[in-house]
Amino acid sequence: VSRLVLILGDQLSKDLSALKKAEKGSDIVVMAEVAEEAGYVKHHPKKIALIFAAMRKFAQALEDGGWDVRYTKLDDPDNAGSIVGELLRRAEETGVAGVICTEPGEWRLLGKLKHAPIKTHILNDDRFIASHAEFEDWAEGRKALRMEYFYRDMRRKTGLMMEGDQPAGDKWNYDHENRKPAPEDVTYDGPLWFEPDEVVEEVLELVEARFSDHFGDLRPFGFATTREQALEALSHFVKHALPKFGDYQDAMLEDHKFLYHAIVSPYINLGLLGPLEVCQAVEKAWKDGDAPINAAEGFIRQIIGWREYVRGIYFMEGPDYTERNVLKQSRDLPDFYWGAETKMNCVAHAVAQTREEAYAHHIQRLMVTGNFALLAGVDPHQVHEWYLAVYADAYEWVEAPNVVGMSQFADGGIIASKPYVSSGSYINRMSDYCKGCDYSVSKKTGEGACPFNLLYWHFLDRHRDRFEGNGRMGNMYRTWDRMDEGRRETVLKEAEAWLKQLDGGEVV
Ligand code: FAD
Ligand code: DLZ
Ligand code: SF4
Repeated sequence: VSRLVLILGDQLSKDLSALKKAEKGSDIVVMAEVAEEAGYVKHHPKKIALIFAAMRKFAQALEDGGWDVRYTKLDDPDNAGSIVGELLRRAEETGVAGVICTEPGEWRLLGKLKHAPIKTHILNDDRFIASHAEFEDWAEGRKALRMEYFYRDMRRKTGLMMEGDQPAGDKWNYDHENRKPAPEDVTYDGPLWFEPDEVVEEVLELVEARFSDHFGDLRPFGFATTREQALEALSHFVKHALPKFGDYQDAMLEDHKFLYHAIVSPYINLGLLGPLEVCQAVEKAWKDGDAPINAAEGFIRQIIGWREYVRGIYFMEGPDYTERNVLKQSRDLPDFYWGAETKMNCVAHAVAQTREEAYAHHIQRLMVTGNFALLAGVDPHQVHEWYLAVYADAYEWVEAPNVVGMSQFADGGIIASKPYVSSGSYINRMSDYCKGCDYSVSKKTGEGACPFNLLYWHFLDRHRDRFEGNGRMGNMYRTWDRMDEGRRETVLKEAEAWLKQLDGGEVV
């Protein structure tokens, strides 16, 4: 008996569990561009184009390899508009009674597939280093789920940068070497981009016609859309940027959107590259003496550590995770996240680059847009939906724990042991944003004081009950308490006044 083999837009791997299980001669592959997936948030046009173009090319490659593929384009008149709708339509068309698929990366879609009115067999997604069961075993009985210990297990499991059972260089983690401020001159021109071919151009025209009301620039479009191109982009990074990746991992510069970052998350998350092969390429560069240990270790930790860890948390915590809001923050997401004017140069730059590239690196996401939202008391669900929409690498399993947990502390500290908040001085140290800002980062109060400086104390003060007893925050509260009372009152009053201007729709 033949079955339908569903392949989702972020499952573009030849070794996908559903494909490994399927029979080439009899089973029928189903892939579909559908309004429901393109519309659960208003995805960045570049993200939609990347997914559709990569899907079309992947479908073609399967067909060339002898698979029977039924591919539905978004503008097909018969398009049922949803994944389950497409499965039912194809089942009727082919007379097939069952579906096999690989577990999707989102509770929403998993629920729909589990309850689909057609027999659906859902397989584990084994494109990760740790399975759900392995993660849960690791988490079982632990008071705090520290990424660092999970990461060490993943090092042992993969053997990456290991000498026997010891870490190479005798140290697990070189993070303290990876916090250098922005360099004077950057010797890397950024990632490898690809000229749109015919397939990509057709998709760009479709996306232009259908999603022009979504935030984000569609053109120029240069993402890799095949595994071969993604491998080239990876090699380019390893050769030209990896050596300095570690040193400047946390730095931000107005004129260098990509610095020494890899821009491989869109490709790994789509399935075009495997996490292990990416890490092995980086390990090899280090072994060959082409990259220092802090760069290679730092990079590998992001992938076999953080990436696996956040996925484990997402699936362990359950479908209500994106609804969490332990700090009870409720302000609407300001319009400047969607490109409206703001005088805060750091935020304006992080948002502009997000609009242009559907990309911002970790520190821009965490310490600029994330930090601001947390300080200003924005509803974490709105923050979550923004991140899910605007980044080309955003799928809920990876985005939600990073945003709801790490960045907004809305899960009460499962991922972050303390909230990631900072005043303007951190941004000033790590970037060149403050030089060109209307606000003054050195002013703590008064006309033109940097809003991060005011809101930082406002945040600590309004959440005092929760954080005062947190050992890692004691210093901050002691500093606050040492200020004289009049000064504390001025800071809080000015923070309130600034937030009022924000709420009133003034350009702030
Ligand atoms: P590099 O800085 O070059 O890092 C190498 C790789 O490590 C990345 O490609 C990525 O695969 C992995 N990685 C690094 N940090 C993380 C992390 N915290 N979680 C998971 N993987 C990580 N990453 C996503 O893939 N999708 C998201 O939707 C996403 N949302 C984020 C939201 C916030 C608020 C924050 C703080 C981080 C988020 N990240 C997300 C993690 C990180 O910002 C991106 O993975 C990274 O910026 C991707 O760019 P890069 O390939 O140049 O990464
Ligand atoms: C993100 C996305 C978009 C924009 N469009 C599609 C689509 O048309 N068809 C499809 O199969 N997948 C799409 N995706 C990816 C899915 O939303 C993703 O598989 C789930 O969110 C689970 O990670
Ligand atoms: Fe951002 Fe403040 Fe620096 Fe302006 S002064 S760029 S608002 S940190």
